[in-house]
Amino acid sequence: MPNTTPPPGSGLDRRQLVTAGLGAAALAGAARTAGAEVAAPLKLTTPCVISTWDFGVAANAAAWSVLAGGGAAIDAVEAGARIPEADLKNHSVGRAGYPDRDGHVSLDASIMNQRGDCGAVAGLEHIAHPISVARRVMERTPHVLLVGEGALQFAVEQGFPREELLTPESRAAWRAWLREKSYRPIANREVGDYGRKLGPPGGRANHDTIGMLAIDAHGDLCGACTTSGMAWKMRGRVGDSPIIGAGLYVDNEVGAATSTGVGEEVIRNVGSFLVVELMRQGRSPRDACKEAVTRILRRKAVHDPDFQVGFLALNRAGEVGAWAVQSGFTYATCDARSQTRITPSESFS
Ligand code: SD4
Repeated sequence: MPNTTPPPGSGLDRRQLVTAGLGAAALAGAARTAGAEVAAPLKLTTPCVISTWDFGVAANAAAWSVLAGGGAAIDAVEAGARIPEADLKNHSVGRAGYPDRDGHVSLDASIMNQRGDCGAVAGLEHIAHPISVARRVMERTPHVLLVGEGALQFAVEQGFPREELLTPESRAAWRAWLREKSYRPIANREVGDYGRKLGPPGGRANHDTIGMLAIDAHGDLCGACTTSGMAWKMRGRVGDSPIIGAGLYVDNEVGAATSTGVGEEVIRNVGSFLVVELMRQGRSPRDACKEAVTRILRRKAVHDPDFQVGFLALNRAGEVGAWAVQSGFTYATCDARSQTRITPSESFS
């Protein structure tokens, strides 16, 4: 007989877990860390920066060069997010991102500072660094979110070059997809395309949306999130990443959170805001992320082995935590002691 005790603090009893269709591992209450048992809680020294996924190491390095010199967290997260945006091997962020089903590369990004100021762009085409446009929205407009044509117009007015972002490799992948035309969000789908060539989801060469959270030497907390969204999405579809409170939320009094995975579920649950509010009520970053994933799973009637959402959180004390629906989600952390640490997230299966 498996142990059917719900995961501590999950708020779910066994019946609810069964109703939610969670797998046997969740019913057994066993958190997984990609093959290892529960990871030790991680507390970073200040300044520090953390990012979703293993490719966050490179992004963190750019952010660290700002933070280590006494720079501001907002400059650090922008500098860091620009790294995967420019990476041609990365098909889920920035240039070379996989397009929507009509062949348009459309990008989403958001940024938030220690004062609660925020800016975002959604459905932005032809601009390679949406995170920098999001920052301009925050700093130079009375608005929070610009979308589509209006976002592009603003970016061009601000001097960002207009470019073709669909690379030959991404175009070929889109053409291959057109043969099947099946939209099915798959766990770590963006990495799945790399799977055979570059290793398993979460492997060193694999890639996904990046969310970054940083505390600078002054103790200020900022965050950034940037993505090309779900590959082969409908034209006009916007995910969680540019929605403040969903894909990113920062509260300088408490902490910050960001998300990756199927954005629709994160938006429905205002996931990153929820994580921060749970931390405000005393939860650790890990437990807050776990509760946010639990809420998402509670709404899902059918267990889908391909469904993935992951949350990553950092509190003011430098404590880091993460939780995902299933294994494969990793995060990168960086402080004075170690700039290249990669940690597999705990998950329900
Ligand atoms: C979205 N959350 O657009 C993003 C995509 C993502 O891994 O994270 N993909 O829904």
